[in-house]
Amino acid sequence: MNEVSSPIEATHSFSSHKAVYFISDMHLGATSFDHPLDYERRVVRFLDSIKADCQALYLLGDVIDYWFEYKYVVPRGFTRFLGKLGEFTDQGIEVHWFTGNHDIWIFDYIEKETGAQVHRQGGLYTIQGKTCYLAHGHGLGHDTVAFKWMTRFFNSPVCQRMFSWIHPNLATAFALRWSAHSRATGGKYPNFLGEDKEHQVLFAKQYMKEHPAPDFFIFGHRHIMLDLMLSRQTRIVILGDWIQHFSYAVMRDGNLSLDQFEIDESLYEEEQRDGVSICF
Ligand SMILES: [Mn+2]
Repeated sequence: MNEVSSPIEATHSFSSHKAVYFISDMHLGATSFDHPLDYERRVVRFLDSIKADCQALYLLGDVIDYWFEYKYVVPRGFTRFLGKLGEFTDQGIEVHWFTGNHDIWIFDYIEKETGAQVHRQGGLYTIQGKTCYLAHGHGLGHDTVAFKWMTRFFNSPVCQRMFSWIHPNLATAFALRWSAHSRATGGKYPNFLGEDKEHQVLFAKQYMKEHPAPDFFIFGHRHIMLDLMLSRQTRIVILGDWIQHFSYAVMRDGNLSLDQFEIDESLYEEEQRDGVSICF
């Protein structure tokens, strides 16, 4: 999958002056949460707070920490969140869900049940007259051979079918443990590494050399909040997460800004002082 040379292009035009919202990396259901429902409730409170003003909602991946759907069975949990997405689409608010590396195995349940449009690849979208390169952002700027093979493996219908034959109790327990294990041993994501080291920033710069520059690159995955000018016209925005930052981007009349929901500034600064973000 070469996202540099073959981006999808689409225009999402909206008539009103309402806002378009972007969030990512909620990792709902992660076993490392002490009180997972509190995290889900916070996301739902945010969605309630924007509902009257929202013309479209973009979920840029890793919305759910682990998801695999079987022909007649889906993983337990996420009731409030999925219900809220259904409420949005029933009221005519567009919801776009870009899959990340954690929620890669969404098949047709989310679209059928919640009305969200699922996108399995990043691409160029025109929103409020601005061109936006949207993607979860895993692999961008460092799509190594190993990464390409792993992506091919995870996306292979044959592998997916074989995985679906494993009993869900076993498969889900294994996947959740793997996810928690990679967090415990793996590492941590550092804070912003600098323009010359951040893969997504390097990807964006390379993209701009080979294509007409979009107005915005908007990515998730890194669990940092970043709003950086790449040129006089182009900015890259990395959305943070809903584990530590509770952050989102909002576009109104073509102006994009990054903000946080229900943040106690003093506590937040204290938590950020150790200089690392937990890796998901
Ligand atoms: Mn990710």
